[in-house]
Amino acid sequence: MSNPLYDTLFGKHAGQTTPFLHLENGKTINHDSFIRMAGRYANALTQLGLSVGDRVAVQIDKSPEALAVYAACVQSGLVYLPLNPAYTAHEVLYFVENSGANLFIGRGAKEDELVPVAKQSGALLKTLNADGTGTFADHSQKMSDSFNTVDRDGDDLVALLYTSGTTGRSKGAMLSQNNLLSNAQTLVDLWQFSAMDVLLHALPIFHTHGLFVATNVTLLAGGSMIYIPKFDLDFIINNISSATTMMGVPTFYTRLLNDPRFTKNITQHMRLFVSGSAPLLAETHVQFETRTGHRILERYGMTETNMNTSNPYVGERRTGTVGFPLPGVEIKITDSKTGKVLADGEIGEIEVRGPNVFKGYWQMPEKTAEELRKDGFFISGDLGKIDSDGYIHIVGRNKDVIISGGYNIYPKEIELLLDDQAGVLESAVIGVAHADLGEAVVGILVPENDTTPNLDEIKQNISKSLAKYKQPKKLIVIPEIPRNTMGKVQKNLLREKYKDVCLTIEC
Ligand code: MLC
Ligand code: AMP
Repeated sequence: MSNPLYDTLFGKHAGQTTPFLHLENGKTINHDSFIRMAGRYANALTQLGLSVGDRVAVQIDKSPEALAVYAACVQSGLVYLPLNPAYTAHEVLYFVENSGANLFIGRGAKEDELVPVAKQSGALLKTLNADGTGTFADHSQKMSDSFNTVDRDGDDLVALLYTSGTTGRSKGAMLSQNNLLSNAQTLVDLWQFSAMDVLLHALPIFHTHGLFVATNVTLLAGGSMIYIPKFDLDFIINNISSATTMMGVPTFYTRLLNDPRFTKNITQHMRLFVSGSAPLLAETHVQFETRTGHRILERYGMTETNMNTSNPYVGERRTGTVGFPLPGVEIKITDSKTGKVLADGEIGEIEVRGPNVFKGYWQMPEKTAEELRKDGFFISGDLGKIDSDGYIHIVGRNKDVIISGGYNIYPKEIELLLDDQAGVLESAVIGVAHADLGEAVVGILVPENDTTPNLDEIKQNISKSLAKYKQPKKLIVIPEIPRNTMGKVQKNLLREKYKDVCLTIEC
């Protein structure tokens, strides 16, 4: 009997006093202490009445405790549902209700806003703060740090990660033990991770990139992380010489390059820089190599599939491509309308199959059937091609999504809110180029009759229900939204017309 994910990532480190987390304040948490904290949390979760398969929604700041809740859920067979701390109570209510979460762990400072969420959804509310205090921490204090790991099967559910939809409704991607484990094993081998590695971890831990790719890979290899709450340029520049690897979204790399203190000298100890979650500009790739001598390794993944492709560790890391399918992962490029496989070089929909591909969307069988074929191929919504050397290029998206600083933002969710505002007849939300974030959200509004919408009031209103990163950096009023003969909004025309709007003025 076993729990493959817990045993392989966490359990095997029991008793090891080697470092796991190097914190911003200079403290280090070793593997054994981390596992003991997770053990206390697992006992606390069980004591709160949770049983195997129950969902635990967690909206807390990045901290060692936050990772220990993840480990505790894996150990006790609960389904971990991490949420962006930037989400408003309005956004969170949907996730907690939709998942039927039995427990919601939030921040003490937000308790007033969260009590109604818990009440409406029926979830039990506990708090856990970045300094390790909170009602959940209090409860776990008295618990034993040893917990009898719950038996699980590779096919059992470990995590629900919500990903927005083009209809504006988020869907919970169901990830199994095998999905996560197979991907971590593949990446450790491919990227040659070992117990000697020190990963500079500045990513958030409520998404695949920071939670599964960076953390699981480090745990599996038995290495350690310089684990900081968020991207902090000064800290990274001052501490990168103690790291061997870093994973980041392209914004990390452009911000580092914009700082003259980021030199070849301070990156000498590094063996690998990985980029993903959004396209890395060829220009960034080239500048990075010129400055540091390192070639960034770009890879491609998704919430639903973990990692799919990677440039080689040994061999040419080709600019503007996401490399080759990972071992055990199949990629095909298909005609979006017919689903037929296209010849190499032709542009089509990227489809993915492999042990990394999720089990479907939580309680949404129709959505699952639309995107996950019966034969196991997942229709990614990304458009790409395979070149004559087998490298995969992502050339666009077949879904209406904006990727800003590595966060996916679905225009529909924002348009629904904008359309409801006083004086607004209709709206279209688009992504435009942004030097720091890659893309920025811009809202285009058409006024009702001859009214003049009050843009400040609209911004204020939508800020109550939308996380800051989704809020349009700019609102533009125009008389009419372009539509084709079928009545479909021609966002391409809007994107073309306003493409420079965030490059020429502050957004
Ligand atoms: C912050 N802001 C953003 C933003 N992040 N706005 C749009 N897009 C974003 N990504 C807002 C802030 O609220 C702030 O508003 C203003 O923009 C500037 O903030 P900042 O302090 O400069 O931002 P910072 O906190 O430094 O965050 C930027 C960032 C961060 C890029 C470091 O967003 C980040 O860590 N992104 C990583 C996302 C990620 O992990 N994605 C992986 C998804 S998994 P104001 O008005 O208050 O100033 C996935 C699969 C895969 O995609 O393949 O990996
Ligand atoms: P998410 O749904 O948040 O997991 O985001 C997944 C999406 O991020 C993918 O469908 C791609 O559109 C995008 N993405 C991830 N990695 C890359 C990359 N290296 N280049 C371009 N787009 C990427």
